[in-house]
Amino acid sequence: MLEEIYAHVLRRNPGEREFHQAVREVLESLPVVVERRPELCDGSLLDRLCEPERQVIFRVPWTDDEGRVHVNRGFRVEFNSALGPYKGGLRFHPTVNLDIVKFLAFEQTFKNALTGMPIGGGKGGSDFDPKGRSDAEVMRFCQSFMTELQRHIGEHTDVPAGDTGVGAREIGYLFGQYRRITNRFEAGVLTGKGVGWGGSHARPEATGYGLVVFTAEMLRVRDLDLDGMRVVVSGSGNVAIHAAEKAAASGATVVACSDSGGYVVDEGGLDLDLLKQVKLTDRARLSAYAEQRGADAEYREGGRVWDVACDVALPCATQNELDEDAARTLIGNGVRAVAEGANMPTTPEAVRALREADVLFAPGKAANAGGVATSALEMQQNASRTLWTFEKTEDRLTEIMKHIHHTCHETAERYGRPGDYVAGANIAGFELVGESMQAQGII
Ligand code: NDP
Ligand code: 2IT
Repeated sequence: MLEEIYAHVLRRNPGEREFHQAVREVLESLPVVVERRPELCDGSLLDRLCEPERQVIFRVPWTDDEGRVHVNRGFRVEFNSALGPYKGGLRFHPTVNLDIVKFLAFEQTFKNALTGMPIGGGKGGSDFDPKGRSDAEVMRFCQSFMTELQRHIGEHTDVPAGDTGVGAREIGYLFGQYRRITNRFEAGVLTGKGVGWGGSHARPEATGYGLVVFTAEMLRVRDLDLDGMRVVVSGSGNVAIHAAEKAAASGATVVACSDSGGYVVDEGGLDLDLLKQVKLTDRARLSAYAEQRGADAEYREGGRVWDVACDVALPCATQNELDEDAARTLIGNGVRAVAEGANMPTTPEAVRALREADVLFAPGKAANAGGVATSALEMQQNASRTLWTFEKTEDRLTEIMKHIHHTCHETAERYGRPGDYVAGANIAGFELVGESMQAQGII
């Protein structure tokens, strides 16, 4: 039955490779559930689970600083609202297309369920490339994008946030335009807002910090500790930098990170203040970090950050960035754990190789759920018109990440797959979404 459902997904969504990959990974975890809980796994439920509730594609025209008009494409895929309003980020990157947004929205549905918060799954974005654009150009783009998107979202309907290429600056422009068009200060319509206007403390840090909490929990099961370990992260954006910060605070040495141009090795440990200045404030290339850091750091143009030996690898850049060859290099260098900060950064072949080598592996839908969980905490604060302290918010985040780890670990054991966090996350996420769908009838 699962093969038939997958074949149907392939036929219906031709050429959408990332979406196929994400669906396949979940379906591959389900045979044990079909066996034990046939009532939950009827074909209709699985068919509906693999089909987005709604997909919106729209034109986004905007004018650059020279007066030239550009036309980009905007997307919002509202995948599943059985647990709450659609929730998930917006990605601005030239590689964005319907396939990418669908795979992300599908993953988001299970991830959001695992947080235990009342949020459904969605994702959106555009093929707009913010790199090299002025603030004024980014603002005009965001305003045009929101002029259409506002018809589809709302605090009880669909609540976007940031993702690759969308941070506090973009959320500000998007929120401003939404407020202007609707004439409502509807704080809960977007998350990732500034703390002064409805945002939550610890939201920028949440994905990276949560990833490290999950990783530490996973290591603890094997009596290992991050303290003293060598860590490599890929990417140097929001997730990567905050993962590096939390890993360093846990006593690890973060020796390398990357961007789309190359990677930097800093044996004494990355200078995170400098990295934040270069990548988050100046929006410059990673090579500028090495130039300013001096003799301590070495920049390698192109190349592969996974060649740097480490105990823990945290892929935090983009999908399918860690392939089988990279996994074998990591294994050869004695890696103990790989935890996904990005969404689906590890190819299925690489995951298999890591599992066969008994390397701990944490899938993104569990390990990077701290970002969206804290978005749900932001919604909770907005609904009650309060602002929690950083400490309170981070404590809640830590609690949620430990809960997700426990759920995945316990579910994997219960279904006869001990230590398999992929199976644990997929099955636990599926049970939560599936049970709610079933209770709400055929819709
Ligand atoms: P950012 O835009 O802040 O940073 C992305 C980083 O990844 C940059 O360093 C970028 O390099 C690098 N990168 C992007 N695409 C590529 C590529 N094709 N090849 C190599 N490097 C690349 O994004 P985030 O940190 O927010 O997101 C990173 C990942 O984490 C994504 O997969 C996202 O979906 C996921 N995620 C994000 C969450 C969040 O709260 N923001 C929550 C959960 C998951 P460069 O600077 O050169 O562009
Ligand atoms: O992939 C993700 O979980 C995110 N980009 C965060 C989504 C959110 O709504 O905070």
